[in-house]
Amino acid sequence: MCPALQTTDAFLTEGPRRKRRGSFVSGEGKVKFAMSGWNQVTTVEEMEADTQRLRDTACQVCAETYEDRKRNQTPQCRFGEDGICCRICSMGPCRVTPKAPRGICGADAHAIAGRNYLRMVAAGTASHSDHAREILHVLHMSSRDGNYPVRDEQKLIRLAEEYGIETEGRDIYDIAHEVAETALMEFGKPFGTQRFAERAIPERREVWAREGIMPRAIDREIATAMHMTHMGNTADAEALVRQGLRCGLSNGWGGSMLGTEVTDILFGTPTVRRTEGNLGVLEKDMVNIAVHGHDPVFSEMVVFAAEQKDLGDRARAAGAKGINIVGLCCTANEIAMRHGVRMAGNFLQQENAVLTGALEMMCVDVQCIFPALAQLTECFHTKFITSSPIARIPGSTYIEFKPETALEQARELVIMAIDNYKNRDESKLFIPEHKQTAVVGYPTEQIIKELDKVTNSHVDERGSFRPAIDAIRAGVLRGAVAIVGCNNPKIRPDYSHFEIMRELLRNDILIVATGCAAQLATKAGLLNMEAKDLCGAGLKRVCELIGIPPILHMGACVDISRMMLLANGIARDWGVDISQIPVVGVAPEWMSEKAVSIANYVVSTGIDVYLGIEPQVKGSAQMMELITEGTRRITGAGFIINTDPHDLVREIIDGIEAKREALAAVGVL
Ligand code: BF8
Ligand code: SF4
Repeated sequence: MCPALQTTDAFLTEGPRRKRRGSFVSGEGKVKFAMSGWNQVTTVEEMEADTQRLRDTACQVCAETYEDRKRNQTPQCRFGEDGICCRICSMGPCRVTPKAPRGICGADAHAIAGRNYLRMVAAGTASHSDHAREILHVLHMSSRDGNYPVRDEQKLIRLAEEYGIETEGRDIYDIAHEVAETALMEFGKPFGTQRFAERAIPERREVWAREGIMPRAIDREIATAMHMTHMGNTADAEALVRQGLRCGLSNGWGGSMLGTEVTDILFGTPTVRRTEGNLGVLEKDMVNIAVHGHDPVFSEMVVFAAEQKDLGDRARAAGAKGINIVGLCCTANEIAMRHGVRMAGNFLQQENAVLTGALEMMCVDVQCIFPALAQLTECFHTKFITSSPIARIPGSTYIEFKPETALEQARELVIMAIDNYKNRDESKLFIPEHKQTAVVGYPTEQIIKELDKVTNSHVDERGSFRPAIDAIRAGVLRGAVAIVGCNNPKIRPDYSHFEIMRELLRNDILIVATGCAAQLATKAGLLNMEAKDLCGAGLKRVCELIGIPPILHMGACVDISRMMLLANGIARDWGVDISQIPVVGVAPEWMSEKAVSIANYVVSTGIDVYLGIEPQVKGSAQMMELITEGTRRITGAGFIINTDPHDLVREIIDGIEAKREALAAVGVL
């Protein structure tokens, strides 16, 4: 065991210290700001009070928000809720009831719920993977002096070597283009399985091969899912669930992993950065531009344009102090991790950002964008810009973003926002004060670097997860939990994330977070080094020893692939299967089809997934059994569902302790 973890007292005072500084983008490049220091968490009640105040503005301007629309939608359709409405052919729609247990074709509740579920996996897989494909095309046209140069050459070379591509003596851009072409073949190759599946430990690959769920080409798995669910095909729920696992794997160990790799290659692998989060990052005296969505090809360029001096001068000439770029949803995670750009909030905060009356522009790319932003921005001076043919929204200004003209277009957008500053209506302006400092940027590579700090005297352990394993074996850490996913108005927004995070920290369970869950951690202040004070003694000691916050921000939802490699690395270095390690996933407030696809690849990787929102299959007892227990028979992991966050977190802790006991029983704890 790492001796540092046994003799902690010395390390309590000797742990690494970092300077407390951050930066945000303005018209003069990165502006440094002194971190105000961490006092206490921002509570969900405080966040709700801000939202309530912004709803007053909504009333004032006669705008509706998701809460109004939710009221109009209540009660929601029970058949849809239970997954037993079928409309996949025009003989339907067919709804299953006790009196009418089969659709016109004879499909029963299990077939209908199973088909609907698999279609969600297919749509989620398509979304993540197509996002990755777009970025691969940008890598394919990358050039030294173009809009998109390669920023992480080492990662490119590593991937080229993994692919068996010659690197010796070749121009880096020739390599980049060949890597992109090879990776693009992962989507449609007629034969073989996903190359990245080879990264998994042998135990996992054996499970995937044995169960017939080794993922083939990404497009093939999506097409197979759609074909199986066409009228007149599969009515067997288990076969549908199995294809859900396979299709999910083509996302997690295919599309999403490609998305993460290529984003790192093009824009740099994230490292630790300071930033801030919550609506208080909007600036009263600056031109505020929110970038929202997922594809960093767009947001990176807007950030770059806003840093150019002439645009800063233009903003000042317009009476502002500069340009303030902020992020929403996963775009926020991407640019915070690479540039320290501040995060305005998560999924259900997107309308709030407009309601501040302080946004000169909201630019969006793809995924998780409310079409409602078009009507809402009309009540303010805010320009609403859509940029992708994948997300066309009536009422927006559509400027199709093209890599060849990206910088020019990004500059035009920033200029449009600056010129809009004069139209701001002070009577509608209210920026909530709450914001928190945060430390972000922990991809797997960074986590290994942090761990290496405590293995200086154990050279053989450098580059491994041994220190983390030692801490878990010693019981200093009980385990680790990946908290991921969205907000969902079905439950109190952000409350489940907050309650679950607090309780896990108290119980010495390290958290890694992505997506909108990571944003809640940011808003609450849980990504500060000082949040260690909320932890049990063991986790607090680990945080101090290594110099990390107790929640590690790993990125956007597409970066859940990083978490798979983290779990894979821990299991490899431990010498056990992934399903044995005390590591689980939790999506307390999930809502999207992407989340369903993610849950499927996480379970296929052998990691239990705890859900705070019920999947829409309740109308089929067979489907409920299959996703909770059936997948466990196939992959060694399943879903655990509980809509009460306090009960759910208890189940998570019990699950982690059960895994520890099982490891002890076979003598490896
Ligand atoms: O992909 S967590 S609401 S923003 S789907 Fe969307 Fe959900 Fe947020 Fe990122 Ni992920
Ligand atoms: Fe109805 Fe069968 Fe058509 Fe579905 S596929 S709508 S159950 S007839």
